[in-house]
Amino acid sequence: MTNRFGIGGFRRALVIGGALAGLLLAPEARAEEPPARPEETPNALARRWFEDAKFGLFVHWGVYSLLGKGEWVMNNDKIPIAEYRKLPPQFNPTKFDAEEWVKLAKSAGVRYITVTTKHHDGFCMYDSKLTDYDVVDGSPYAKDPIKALADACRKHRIKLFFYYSLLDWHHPDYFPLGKTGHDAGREEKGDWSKYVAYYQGQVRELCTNYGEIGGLWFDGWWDAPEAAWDLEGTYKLIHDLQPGALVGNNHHVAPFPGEDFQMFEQDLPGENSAGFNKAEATTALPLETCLTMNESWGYNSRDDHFKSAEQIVRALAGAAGRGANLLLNVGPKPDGTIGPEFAERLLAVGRWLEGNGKAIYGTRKGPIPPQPWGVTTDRDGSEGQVPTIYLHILKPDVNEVTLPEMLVEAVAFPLGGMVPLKKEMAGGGVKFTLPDDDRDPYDTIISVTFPVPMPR
Ligand code: H79
Repeated sequence: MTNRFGIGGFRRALVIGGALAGLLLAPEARAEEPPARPEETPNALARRWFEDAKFGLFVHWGVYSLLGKGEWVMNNDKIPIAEYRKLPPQFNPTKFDAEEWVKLAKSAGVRYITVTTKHHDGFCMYDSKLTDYDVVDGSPYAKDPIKALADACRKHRIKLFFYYSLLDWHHPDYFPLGKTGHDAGREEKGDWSKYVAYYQGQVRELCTNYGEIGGLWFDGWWDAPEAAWDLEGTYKLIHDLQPGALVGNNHHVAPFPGEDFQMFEQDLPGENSAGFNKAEATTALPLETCLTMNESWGYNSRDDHFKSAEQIVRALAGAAGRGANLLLNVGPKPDGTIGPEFAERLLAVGRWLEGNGKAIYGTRKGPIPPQPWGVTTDRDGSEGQVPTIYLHILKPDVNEVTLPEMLVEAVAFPLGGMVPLKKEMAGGGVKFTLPDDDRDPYDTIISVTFPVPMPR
């Protein structure tokens, strides 16, 4: 691994000790885009913003929410289109308040929201001129919730990304079928090139009608990996229309040309509990891991297997320590509200970030790879910040941490604390003893700085 302590060299010499560093550091990273560096393209700036952002809110919301059995219910319960079409006329989320969603997101400390505009069921949650199978033309709600969300996000300086499913269980030209959607009762015919024109037209709408967007988050490619998707054309369209928009695609394989970030589903980069996360994390692109808060993406009334705030904070720190953002999902109810189980946890994470965000936002993965005790994040010395490594101690029963001997000059302080940690040489490394008191139940953070320049 390339890092500033050895193989990659030390980026910047430092002269300021830990306590002072604690005072000098901005209490919270900025919510807006950083100023562009000279000759930095909009795309490079957006990628840098994305890596700084670290935390996003994923929203899975569609007509499937009415059934309370997740977003795959059409496929899983073998509901034919003729039957599924009865859902939109029942979709009337009178309690949907975009401003409330965004305020909750802000309180959680997320920097962006990624929302489903069309899931695999093919029903569009935004106003599309290319189909009537959308929320404006096909539901009694008859308003565009994505427009409301885009406006609220702009007002509160949250970036908005659009989830868009390439896979479509409804469109007559999605043919030949791929791995899924075989019980939709569709005719055995269709013109694939028409489907590509349709989906690219929708991508154009999403890049045209909602102001500046954060980017596009594609899914469902894996349904038909051999199909002629013209992703190259799609990605070019996006980058031409919105030079600052980022493209990601949840295809579970190594990134394709034109993609701006690599994503992982239900696993931190390098892990594969889901079974389909076999792609290695690239070092060339920003990374993002999406995670459900319970075990469902779309609203599931029977799923109460919620992660604790502690597990979520550790996932956020664990992602940051691997150089990845966490995109944390909520599945709003059909009436448009976000349930208390989600809201409580979001607020708890937000409270934790208020005190600890400086070790998350704006950092990159640390020089020490994930350890049994936790992870490290790294804030370089650019933009007036003091270069600091943060140790995230994710195991409450760990009382000491041994770092490589080359860090012998390091000074370590509990985050925000004034008393340096006890340090001694031990076992070929330098051992720091953690304080007994003042432990954070989720993640005890130690900031590590250096009073003398480190060797390059
Ligand atoms: O939107 C959420 C899910 O509905 C969607 N992605 C998240 C963000 C999703 N679709 N499928 N999955 C998640 C599970 C992945 C299943 C896969 Fe496969 C395993 C894809 C490829 C291998 C099963 C087998 C589906 C196709 C073949």
